[in-house]
Amino acid sequence: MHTETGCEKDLRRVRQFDGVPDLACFTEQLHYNLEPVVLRNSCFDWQPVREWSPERLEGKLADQMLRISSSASGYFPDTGSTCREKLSGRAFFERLKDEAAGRSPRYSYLDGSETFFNLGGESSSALVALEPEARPPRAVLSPFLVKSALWIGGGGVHSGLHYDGNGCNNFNVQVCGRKSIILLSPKYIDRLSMLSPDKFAHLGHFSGLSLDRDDMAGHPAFSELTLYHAVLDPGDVLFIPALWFHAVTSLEAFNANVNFWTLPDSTYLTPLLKDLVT
Ligand SMILES: O=C(O)CCC(=O)C(=O)O
Repeated sequence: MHTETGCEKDLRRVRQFDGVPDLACFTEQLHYNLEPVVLRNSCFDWQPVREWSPERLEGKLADQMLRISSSASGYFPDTGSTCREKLSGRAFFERLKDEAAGRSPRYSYLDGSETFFNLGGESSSALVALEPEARPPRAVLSPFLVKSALWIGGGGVHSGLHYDGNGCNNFNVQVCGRKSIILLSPKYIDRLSMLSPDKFAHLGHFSGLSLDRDDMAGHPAFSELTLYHAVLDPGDVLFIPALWFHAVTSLEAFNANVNFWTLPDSTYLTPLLKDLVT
């Protein structure tokens, strides 16, 4: 197990801010710093953080059809074994219980494919019962919301290293459980063996280095790269700047997040894109 200071490679701790900064402070000191930041405990009073339990979510979603991914390894996407299917919320929560009890060889994941809000398309009718409770909290420090989505899964789920293909900033709010996240600057894109979109349709924003968190810190591919690390608890928000790579490991038996993608502005993007092309 790697720690933030030890073993093969040091992980740099993501900058932390306690609570919700005011917009000017966030914009000037945090966002334009071009690095991720954890807004610690900034959503402790948000209704989902206060009220969503596995039982409540199951009750609200039981009769809805959800797009669920599953894989044999727990890695998403596992290009060999990931499959997608529509399951009722009731069947999905039963599966999570079976997985937690060791009664299933697969890992199931509601991986952000159901949306509360979707500027570019329809939001999911499956989430209507939860939507009024999932409006952006104060810690989503942008008026330019593009999309928000729900993530629910058990322990051992790992979202592989990728950047968000929509090019947006991401305010990722931890609601239940805990997640460990490794982040890397987009300037390393050439070193990350990106999957070919010709071979893996829709996965061109994923790195082909299929590594879990522990492998990652020790892997030679990363030896010269700065890896940032954060662990999110309920009520924390991770701000992932547009195009930053992230790999996410679910740590508890039940984990839920809501993320909010917002439009990045050109003041932020210009230096970032300059860095990428020079
Ligand atoms: O929580 C996860 O497993 C992945 C989250 C993610 O990739 C995102 O918020 O863009």
